[in-house]
Amino acid sequence: MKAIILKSDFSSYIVHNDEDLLKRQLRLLSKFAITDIYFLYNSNSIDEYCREYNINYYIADDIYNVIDGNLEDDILILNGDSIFSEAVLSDVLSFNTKSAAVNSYANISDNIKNIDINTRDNLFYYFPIIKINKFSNISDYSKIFEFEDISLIDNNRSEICIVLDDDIKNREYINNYFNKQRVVYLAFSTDIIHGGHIRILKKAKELGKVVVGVMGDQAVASFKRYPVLDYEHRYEIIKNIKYVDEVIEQKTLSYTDNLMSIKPDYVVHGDEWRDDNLKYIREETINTLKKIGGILIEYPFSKDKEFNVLEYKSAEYLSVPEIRRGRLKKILSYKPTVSIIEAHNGLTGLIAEKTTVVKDGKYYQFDGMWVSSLCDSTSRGKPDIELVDLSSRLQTINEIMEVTTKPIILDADTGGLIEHFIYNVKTLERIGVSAVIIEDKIGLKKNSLFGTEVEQQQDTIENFCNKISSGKKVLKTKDFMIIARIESLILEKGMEDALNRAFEYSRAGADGIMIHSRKKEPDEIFEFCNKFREKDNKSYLVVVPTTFNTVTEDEFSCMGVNIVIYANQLTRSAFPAMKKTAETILYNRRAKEADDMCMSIKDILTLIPEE
Ligand code: SPV
Ligand code: MG
Repeated sequence: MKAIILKSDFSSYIVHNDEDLLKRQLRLLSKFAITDIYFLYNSNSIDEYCREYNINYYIADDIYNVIDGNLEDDILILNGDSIFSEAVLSDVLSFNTKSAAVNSYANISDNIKNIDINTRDNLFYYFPIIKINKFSNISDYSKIFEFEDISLIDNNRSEICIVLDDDIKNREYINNYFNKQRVVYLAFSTDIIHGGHIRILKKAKELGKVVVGVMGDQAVASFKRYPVLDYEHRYEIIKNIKYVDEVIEQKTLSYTDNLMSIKPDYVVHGDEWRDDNLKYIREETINTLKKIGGILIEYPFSKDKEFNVLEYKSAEYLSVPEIRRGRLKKILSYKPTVSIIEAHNGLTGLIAEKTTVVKDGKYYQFDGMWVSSLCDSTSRGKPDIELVDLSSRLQTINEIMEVTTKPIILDADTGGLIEHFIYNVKTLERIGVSAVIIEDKIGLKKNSLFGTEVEQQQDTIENFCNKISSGKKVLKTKDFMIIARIESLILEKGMEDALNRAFEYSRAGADGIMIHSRKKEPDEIFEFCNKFREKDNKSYLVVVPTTFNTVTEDEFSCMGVNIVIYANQLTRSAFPAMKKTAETILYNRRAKEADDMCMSIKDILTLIPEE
C-alpha cells in the first residue's frame, strides 16, 4: 500500500495536542504500515516528520504519473487538509471494492465543505480519502475523480472534515471536533462475545464514550435463539470489557427508547443487519437518529468461520435435554402468553424452530412445539385412538429434537394406566421434553373434536388426580410440567364440572390446566378462564384454539391464558397441497402442470444445509 498526499502545504494548521494536519496524517498512516508516501506539494516539515515515522517519501508533481507507476499496489489518496478518525482510515483500508471514498459531514462553515455525491465537479477539490484497489482495472485514471468507479463507504460521517482555509472559525471547529466527548451507542444481544465484537467495540471506543445497551432476554428470544447466558450474565461480561464505559438495559429490540434518552452521537453496528431479520430495526434506528442528529456507523461484519462455529455450538447446547427441558418455564416467566405450534417430524420441527415474521416493526416466532397425538398418528396414516405407542411417539420426538432447540410439549392422550404413566413421565423428563398434557378420559380415546358424536368416557376426578400426583412424585426436576386437560366442555358436562375438575387437578399437583372446547365461539372458554382465574392465579392456563380460531394471542393473554397451542395446522395445510399435486400429476400423466405448486429443485436441495 502506498499513499499520495495532495496539498500537504496546509500542514501548518494546528490540530490538536500540538500536532498539525500533516503530522497527524503521517502518524495514522504509519500506524497502518503505510510508509511509502508521495507528496504532491512540498512542505518544510516533510523531512523531519517522515524521519520521525520512518516514512520513505517522494516529491511528485503529477498524480496520474504516480498512479501509473504504482499499479501493482493499492494506493491511498488523501488531501493534506482533511481530518478523519483512525476508525475511518481503517475502514477505507479494509475496503475491497474497486475504490473507496469517504464523504464528509455537514456544512460546518463555508470553508469546511460537505461533499455530496452530486458534487462530482468539486470532488477533486474536496474529497478526503480515496483508495484505489490494485485490482481495480481502472483504464483511465483521470476518471477516478469523476466518481465513476468509486463507492462511498459512508456519506454521512462526522469524523471527517476538510479544512480549506486557516481562519478562526475553522480552528474553533477543529478544537471542538477533538475535544467534544462523543457518545457512541451499541446494543448487544449476543451471549458469545468473540474477537469480532471486541474489534467493533474497540473501533467504537475510538469514536468516544461507549455506552452498550444489553438486550433483555425476551427481546433476544423474539428474533433469534434463546440466549445461552441470561441477561444478568451478559450484562456482567459486557460491563467488564475495557472498551465499554457504561452499560444499560435495552428492554426491546427497538433502539428508540434508549436513543431518545441518551441521545448518542453515533450508533455503531455490524453491516449484516442491512439484510438480515433486523433490517426493519435498522430503518427505525436511522429515523430516530435523524431526529436527534446522530449518525449510524456500520462496520463490516466479521465472517470468521471460527465465530460461526461458536454459534453452532450454542444451538447444540440449547438442544441438550437439561437445557431444553427448563426453557418452557423460563419463557413463561417473562412472557405472559407463549405460542406453540405442532410438529410431527424433523421438517415440521424446523418450521417451528425457524419461522419468523415481522409485523409493525415487531418480530414474532414460535416459542415451542406441540407433538400432537392427532398429527403424529395422521402422519403415520393411523387414527388418533392411542394406537401409536409411546416408543413410536418417542421416535418422533427424537427426530424433532435432533434438528431443533425449542421446548416440546407432548400430547400424551390419556396418559394410559397410572402404572405406565409413571414410567413414561420419567422417560419424557429424562430426554428433555418440557411438559406433558394428559386428558381426563378413559377407555378407547377418540379425538376431542368429535365431541359427543362418538362414545367417549371421562375419568373420575379421583382416578385422574391420582394419575397426576403419581406422575408428579416420580419427577426428578422442577422443570418438567404435568398439565391436566379437561374434557368436560367437549363432553357437554357443563362449566361447573369443568371448573370443579380444574381446581381438583391443580390441588393434586398439576402445573397447568388445559381447557378444551369444540365450539366456534370462544364464550365458554372465556367464561372458564375468567372463573378459573378468580380463584387460581398461579397454574398455567392452556388453550387449543382449533375451532375458536378468531381469538388472537393478545386477547387470550388478557384472559389469563399462558400457552396457546396451534395443534394441527401444519398437517392440515400440507395434506391438501400434497393431494392436489398428486391429482394433478395423475390427471396430466406428467409432472409439468404440478411444477408451479412445488418449490424449486434448487430450493429443496438447499433447504437443509449440510452443517
Ligand atoms: C391433538 O392435537 O392431538 C389434540 C388436540 O389432542 S385436539 O385434536 O383438538 O383434540
Ligand atoms: Mg391429541
